[in-house]
This record gives sequence, structure tokens and C-alpha cells, in this order.
Amino acid sequence: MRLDQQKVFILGFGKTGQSLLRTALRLGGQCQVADTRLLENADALRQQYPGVTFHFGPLPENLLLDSDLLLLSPGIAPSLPALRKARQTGIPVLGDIELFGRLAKAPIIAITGSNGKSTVTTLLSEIAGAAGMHVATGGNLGTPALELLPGNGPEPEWYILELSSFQLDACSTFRPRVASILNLSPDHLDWHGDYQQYGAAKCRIFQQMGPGDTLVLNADDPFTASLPGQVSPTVDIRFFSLQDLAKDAYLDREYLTFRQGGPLLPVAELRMRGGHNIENALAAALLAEAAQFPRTAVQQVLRTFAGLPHRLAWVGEYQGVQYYDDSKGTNLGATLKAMGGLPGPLVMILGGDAKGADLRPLQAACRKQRAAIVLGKDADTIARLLDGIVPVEYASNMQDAVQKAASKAQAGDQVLLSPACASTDMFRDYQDRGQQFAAAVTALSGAAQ
Ligand code: UMA
Ligand code: ADP
Repeated sequence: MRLDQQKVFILGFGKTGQSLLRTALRLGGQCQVADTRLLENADALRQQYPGVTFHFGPLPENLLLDSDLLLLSPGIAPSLPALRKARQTGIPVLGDIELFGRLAKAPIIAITGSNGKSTVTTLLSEIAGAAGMHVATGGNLGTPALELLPGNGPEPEWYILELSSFQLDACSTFRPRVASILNLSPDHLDWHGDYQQYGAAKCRIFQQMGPGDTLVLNADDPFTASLPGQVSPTVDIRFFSLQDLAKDAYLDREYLTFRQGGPLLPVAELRMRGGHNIENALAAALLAEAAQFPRTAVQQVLRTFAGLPHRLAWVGEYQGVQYYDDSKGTNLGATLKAMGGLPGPLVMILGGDAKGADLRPLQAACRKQRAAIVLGKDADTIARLLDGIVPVEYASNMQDAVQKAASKAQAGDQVLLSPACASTDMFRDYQDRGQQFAAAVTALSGAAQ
């Protein structure tokens, strides 16, 4: 693929935008970049990329109309007026994953779903590593996909990509050889418009799949269980389940088990905690099997991988209370799973940007808990929901939230930061939120001395 003489416009200049620009320049495009932020390093960028025109600040509606091709960062909402107008005039628009799919030569394993993507992607990457294979891992997790391309070097044996609904929404010909939709629960509804469109974006992962390809789905999730009718009959669909012993991989009381191949591992030997991580382990095992990664490598990794930071991670104890950081619990589905993974009673720390989600199911989940501490943009909404169900207190920052949680908790309780909301209204990102939580927990013991 070449872009010689083409006028290429790149929208958004975060991590993905930079990977799009580097790729478009390598392909010979004449590039312009627009970002609605006013970047402090604008002058340095102009020097770094001579010949590229940068536009910062609000986008004039007609700015894109003279382009041959638009390259889109995932965070750019389709409702952006300048983008809508360009689409209406027929200018082609590619997301980074669509472009990656056109350039990559090695086969792709792609993982999506509302929750568990990073965990399953990392498990699979570790399994491939344990088997001594050369794979390249990235996408929504860490390195933008385009940065994984080898340039003039050798291609990896597989690409392993975590994909978000934003990235999939901008795909049209992208075809992974092995893929999974782990589950679906409401998230990013402000971006997609509604739940149906959010689900439709996820389904783009399998739309181009065909003979020889494998799709791994969750039999216990109503959305993913209903998908086979929409998948090409030539695709091999594999189901995992925590309940149904007729599926391809399942939990048979004490063993993670393959329908063909028998027991894989005693569940007691799985290092990660929580029922959702048994689902993640089963999904990773089926994906690994589809890619023909050896079963011994799967067993080795499931026995040793302790889970990623900020996913139901124990961070400390103070006065008989255990503190858990699930800062990556950025939507309702994740938070409900994290709550279900601990014995309770819980003091919950909730709030941030709910992204337009309906959080009413928190009412039932909080009914028997000790207390809820709320903070951030949607603190009021959550406080109103939980009023009369569980004692609620407002916090002004993370340290305040942890101190209030500590004062409510009794010995034997757990304090769980799993906010059901995005972090960016108050924190740099979910890692920053989790780190501030852990620091505040450590400070509790210091303050008591
Ligand atoms: N921007 C605009 N106009 C807009 C929106 C954004 O100009 O209307 C600009 C911003 O000013 C900023 C840039 O676009 O300069 C940011 O681009 P982006 O939001 O597309 O983010 P990137 O930095 O490119 O990071 C993206 C993913 N972010 C999002 O999808 C929001 C990262 O996932 C991903 O790791 C990275 O690409 C590499 O692939 C983060 C994420 O929060 C972790 N993902 C969501 C999630 O997991 O729930 C989907
Ligand atoms: P993602 O990359 O999809 O955000 P992660 O693996 O980072 O997923 O996990 C994010 C949060 O989602 C975790 O903190 C945990 O609470 C929850 N979670 C993880 N796996 C699952 C799953 N299979 N089903 C539901 N929730 C999950």
C-alpha cells in the first residue's frame, strides 16, 4: 500500500495519532494533523516534522474537505462536525486498526469485549512467550498497533491485539484469524450513542472472518451467546462457560476443562482471583488452542500470572481491613464482577465519569455492604441512587475517600476502589487513580503512628 501524492489528514495527535503520522509519512503521504487540544509542544512538533501542517484548537467545519484520506484516532467521536461533513462528501476514513490490517502480513489474534480484554491479551502474550514464540502485542493495551509493524525487519509469528469499540467502529476490511468477544455490558454510551451501536461496533471484529478462522465467545453472556447467527458459517466458533459442561472449555467444579482434551488445570492452581478471571483463563486457553500454542505453556502461565495492576489487586491492610485497587473497573460490569470477587462486607469507593451509563444495578449490589464513598463528576448521581440503601459520604479527593472509607470500615471488611466510572475527570488516567489510592492506604498507617 502506498499513499504517494495523497493528501492525508490525521485526526487526533495522542499515541495513535503519532503512529498514524509516522506510518502515513513512511507510505509517502502529504500529511496534515489536527488536534482539538492546544498542545504546549506545538513548536517542537513543527520542527520535528517539517513539511507536516499542524492545526490545534477547535476544528473549522470545512478543514478536512480538501483531503484524499482521513486517518482517525480512536477517541475522535463520529459526531465531530468536521468529520461528519467530510464523510458526507465521500472522503474515505480509516481507523488505525483498519490501516494496520491492510499493512500487517502475519496473522492477527484480536480480543475485544467490555471487560477482561487487557487480562486475556496479556495472558495470551505470556503464553506465546512461554512457548518461545515471536509475537507482537499491543493495540488498545499499550503500544499502538501500527508501532508493532516491523518496518524492514521480520514479521512476528502472530500479532496479538486488544481492540476497543472505538477502534473496531472504524474497521471495514479488518480480518483477524483468531478473535474473541469476551462479554458485553454498557460502556462508552456517550460516544456510541446507544447500547445497540456499541454492540454493533464490537461485532465488526468478526464481520470479515471466514474459512480457517476461529471465534471464541462467552456462552454465559447473553449478548455473545446470541451472536453465532451473525457469524459466517465457515468460521469455527468456540464457546467457554462457567456453567455448561457441553461447551468447548468450561469449569467442571474443580478443573478448568477442555471438551476435547480433558482437564487443563485445577482451579485452585489458578493464580488470579475472582470468578471473572476463571472466564478470562478459559478464554485465553481457547484462543491459545486456536493459535496452536502448546498446552504446557497455557498451564505454566495460568499457574504463575498474578493479574495486572489495578485489577482487583490487594494493596494493603490497616486495622484488620483489606484494601483492594480495582481502578480499572471503569464501567458497571467490571465493578459488579469485582464486588462479587470479594467476600464483603465492602466499603466501596465509587465515582468519576459514568460516560452516560445507567448505574441502577449498583443499588442491589450495595444493599448488604458497609458504606459507599463517592467522588468525581457523577458523585451526585451515585449518591442519589444509593440513598437509603447504604450509608453514603462524599469525598473531595482520593486521600479523603480512603480516610472516610477507613473510618467506616470494621475489622474483617474490605475497602474496594472499583469506581464504575472513567478517571479522567479527576486523575491523569486509571493508573494515576490507583496509585493515589495505594499511596493513601499506605499513608493511613503513617498517620496512625
Ligand atoms: N482529540 C481531539 N478531538 C477529539 C477527541 C480527542 O483532537 O474529539 C485528541 C486529544 O486532544 C488527544 C488525542 O486526540 O490529543 C487523543 O487521542 P485518543 O483519544 O484517540 O487517544 P490515544 O492517545 O491515541 O490513545 C488511544 C486509546 N485511547 C482511547 O481510545 C480514548 C488508548 O486506550 C490506547 O492505549 C492507545 O490509543 C494506543 O492504542 C486508552 C483507553 O482509555 C487506554 N481506551 C478506552 C478503554 O479502554 O475503555 C477505549
Ligand atoms: P479491559 O481491558 O477490558 O478493561 P481488564 O482486563 O483491564 O479489562 O479488566 C478491567 C476490569 O474489568 C477489572 O478491574 C475487573 O474488575 C473487570 N474484569 C476483568 N475481567 C472481566 C470479565 N471477564 N468479566 C467482567 N469483568 C471483568
